[in-house]
Amino acid sequence: TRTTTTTTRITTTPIVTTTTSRITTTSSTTTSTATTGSTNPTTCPAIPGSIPLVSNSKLPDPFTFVSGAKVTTKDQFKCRQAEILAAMSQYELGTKPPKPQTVTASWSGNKLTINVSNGGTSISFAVTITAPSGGRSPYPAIIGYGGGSIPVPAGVALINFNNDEIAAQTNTGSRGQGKFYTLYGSGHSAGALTAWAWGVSRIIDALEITPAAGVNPARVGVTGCSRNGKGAIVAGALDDRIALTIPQESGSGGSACWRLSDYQKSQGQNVQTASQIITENVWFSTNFNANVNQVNRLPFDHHSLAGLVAPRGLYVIENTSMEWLGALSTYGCMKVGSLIYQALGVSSNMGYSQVGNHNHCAFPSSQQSELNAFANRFLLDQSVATNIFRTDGSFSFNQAQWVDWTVPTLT
Ligand code: MCU
Repeated sequence: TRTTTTTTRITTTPIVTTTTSRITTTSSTTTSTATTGSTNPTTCPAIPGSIPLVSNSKLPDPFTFVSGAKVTTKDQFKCRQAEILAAMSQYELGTKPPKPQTVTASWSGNKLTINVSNGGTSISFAVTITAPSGGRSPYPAIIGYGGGSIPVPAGVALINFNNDEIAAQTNTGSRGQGKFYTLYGSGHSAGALTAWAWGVSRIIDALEITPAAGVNPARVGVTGCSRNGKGAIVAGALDDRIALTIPQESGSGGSACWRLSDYQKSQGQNVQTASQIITENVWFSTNFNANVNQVNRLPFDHHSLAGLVAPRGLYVIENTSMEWLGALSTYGCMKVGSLIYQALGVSSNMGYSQVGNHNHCAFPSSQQSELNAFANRFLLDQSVATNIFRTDGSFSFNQAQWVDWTVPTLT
């Protein structure tokens, strides 16, 4: 159900420091470093302390730096990912804090308890882990927000993550509530999606130091449906230790593009938009509020979010029977996102599958073989084909209307 409460527009200071496990960016006075392998770090151009807004009704070019320089190599694209992340943090997601000072974990029964301390404050949360019936420990695993809504693939453990305890998502009154905000303060810029992604990173930290939990931290996937699907794709974007990202029916704020959803709305369809979404819940930073009525000013869109997951495994599940999700928007957005995988020479690492005639978050059996293929390849290291990009929708996506850049072949 949707609510129609309104929120107050709040303007906050731009964020200048963004950290993922992959790339650390700091303010314009220093450069960031993208680690291209264990031995060959590439120095990235400085990321502007504040990334400027644009005026662009098309989906912004993921292959051009803010400076105007073109991305021509895969290493440079890692630098560009850091810049895209900085832009998305500044204008939409808020900042994901770096790894806290202390993370410890304990394993008992089927419960992994994670204790985090930072700046003199501590929180603790727990996930339950269900081992698969076959296979051998350490297992690959899927972190399911709220347990997830997909059948857990054979040979894969399920990590049940109660994301709502990290950041509440009841309504707009949930702002700043949850254990993340206990640790970092209720005024922290992170929206719930970013706070949950931080929680996922701590789960992986805990798995890394707790072999007894029986999970291989290098083979972890993440999934969730609907609002939790938005969470899953953001988690995959914000931690490059995640091997496979499976957002299910995430719609607007997830696999949809803000510009495309606005377009669908302008065509008379009942599709969730940026301006609506901030009146419903606290998934995004309050930093987002300023531009929800002018999404053409954002220097990114959600094809860029897929671009942050790249080149890692990404299998996007959508539903043509739910108008609110924006069928054209999610399809077109991910189609454009897949151009990034194409540029990196790994097209089949990203799949999109949009099937209707089922309830929201009910996984249709027609997608089972696709899910298995992605899990087998990215979690179980099998050599299987994952060339999937399909919809049963009747719309047609006119790529030229949305893309005015060319796709390089990155060397
Ligand atoms: C698709 O995800 C959301 C949607 O963004 C909301 O507008 C609606 O209220 O709830 C959906 C959902 O999470 O359903 C479980």
